[in-house]
Formats: sequence, structure tokens, C-alpha cells
Amino acid sequence: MKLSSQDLGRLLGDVPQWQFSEDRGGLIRREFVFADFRQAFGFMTQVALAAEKQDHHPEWSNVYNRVDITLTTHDVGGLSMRDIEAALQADRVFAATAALEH
Ligand code: H2B
Repeated sequence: MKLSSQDLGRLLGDVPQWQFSEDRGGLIRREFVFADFRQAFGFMTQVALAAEKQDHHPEWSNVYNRVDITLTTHDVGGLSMRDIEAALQADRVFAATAALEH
């Protein structure tokens, strides 16, 4: 179900590092920066496995130590709760990755 603008306003507060855009009915985007490619790809591996479990997949690109993720729900033409959950999941993996490598 597509999130109402009222719910969205509240939920975006839970993922403050993600940028909202009205494009394609609504999407959120975040750029993650790592120490190197190994760390970036380790992050992608964990996010990919979690995404497959949830059957909700990121649109993303990677260049060396950067990973850009866009989340939107094609089925509803905008943002759903699944995008918020996927964003929180990626944020958790990022925090764990950063904590491990130092
Ligand atoms: N991922 C995302 N980001 N949006 C979707 O609408 C979506 C998905 N739909 N992963 C799923 C797969 C759908 O195609 C399958 C059939 O459940």
C-alpha cells in the first residue's frame, strides 16, 4: 500500500539520512561511503541477502567505496512501508559494517 503523505511525513523522520524525491510517485535515496571497495561490497552482500528475504530489492550502483541506493515500490507507484523497512535495514548494516572495520 502506498503511504499517505501524512504517514510519510512521520516515517521519513525515522530515516533522516535518506533524501525524499517526488520522482516516480515517491522514492528515497541515500549514498553510503566506505573505507574501500571490500567494505562497500561486504555491505552490498548483506543488504542483498536481506532484500531477497524480504522480496524487496534496492535499485543501486557502486563505484569503488560508494554505494547509492534508491528505494521505491514499483507495485504501488511510490513509497510503501517496505521501503522504510529496507532503509532501516540498510542503515543497520551500515552501522555494523563501520563498527567492525575500525
Ligand atoms: N522491489 C522493489 N523495490 N519494489 C517492488 O515493487 C518489488 C521489489 N516488487 N521486489 C517485487 C520484487 C515483485 O516484483 C515480486 C514479484 O514480489
